[in-house]
Amino acid sequence: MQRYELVGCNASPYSRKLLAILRYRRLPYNWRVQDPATLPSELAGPLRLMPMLRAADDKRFECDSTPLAQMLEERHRDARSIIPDDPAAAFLCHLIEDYADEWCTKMMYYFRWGDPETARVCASWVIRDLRPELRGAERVAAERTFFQRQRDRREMVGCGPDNGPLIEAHFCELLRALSLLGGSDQYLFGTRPSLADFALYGQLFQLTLDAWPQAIVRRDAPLVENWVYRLDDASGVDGAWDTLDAAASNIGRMAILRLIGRCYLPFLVRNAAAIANGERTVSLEIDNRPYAQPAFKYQARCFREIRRRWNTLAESDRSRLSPLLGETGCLPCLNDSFT
Ligand SMILES: N[C@@H](CCC(=O)N[C@@H](CS)C(=O)NCC(=O)O)C(=O)O
Repeated sequence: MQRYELVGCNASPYSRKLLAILRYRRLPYNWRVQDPATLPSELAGPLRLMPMLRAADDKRFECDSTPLAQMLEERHRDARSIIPDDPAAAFLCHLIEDYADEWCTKMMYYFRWGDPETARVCASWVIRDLRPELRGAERVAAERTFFQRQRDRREMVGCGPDNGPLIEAHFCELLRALSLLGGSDQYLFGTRPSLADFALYGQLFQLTLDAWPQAIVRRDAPLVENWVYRLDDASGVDGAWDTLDAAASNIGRMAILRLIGRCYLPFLVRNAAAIANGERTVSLEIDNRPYAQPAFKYQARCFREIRRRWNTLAESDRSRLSPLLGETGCLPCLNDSFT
């Protein structure tokens, strides 16, 4: 089997997500800690986000972990797929993956770059990883520049101090939800990990490493740290999917869907409306707290994709999911009246 080349860095949640997927799926890969900006132009297009992946005989590297995970599904239709077989469970899996990639990443960014001490440690970790050739004053200057750049971007990605109390509360609620999974070998759709688990893993890998959120995890939800580190290399896991009925009683997954229904989907609805109306800012109340950020085109696309998946599900699958999505508050945002 041809080897994959994965380019990214350890501080990148999406790089760790894809690395863990390759490991679980037992696909051969070479992992290169490298800034994609340094890839030659014949190997990569203008959009160079971390991570970037290609198979040995692909012409170019591509980015965005979601389509890349999908590409691996299409190329390797074997027993270690990370998309549940049941289309109704697969829909939930994509929904939770999107929440992890687009909303939980705010937790990662807020905790990492909001606290100056945590931010300093991370900035120098990233520069030591991506610019190993730098020494002395040059390295210190690069660390300082990166530290400032990341902190200056907090408002732009919705992670400024004004949103802090909400993000902190939601992180604690996510930790409680994951603790409800009931064991470090239990996942959202059974005893085998799904794309949604790997997306949460990517963010939580960082949140269990950075000093500030790590202290919260160790104090409030130590199981989550075990869960994350086991998923880091799950090449030895041979689990099974739950049936959807059993999964409906999965209280950890229900708790995450409640967070999505109360917070992430209403945000996506408002963001899509802001983009459609040409507004620059999206603002709404979540859990009786104000939340605001610049409107994001990418997240409007994410919402369209969730709606597309919902609308193309077979009627029988939608009926099976409706009680669960109704109970968790997700259903109204999936309905047509919201677009
Ligand atoms: N949605 C993409 C996001 C990739 C992404 O945003 N990567 C970050 C690093 S974790 C990045 O390269 N950001 C650009 C920058 O910081 O300049 C995915 O799932 O891979």
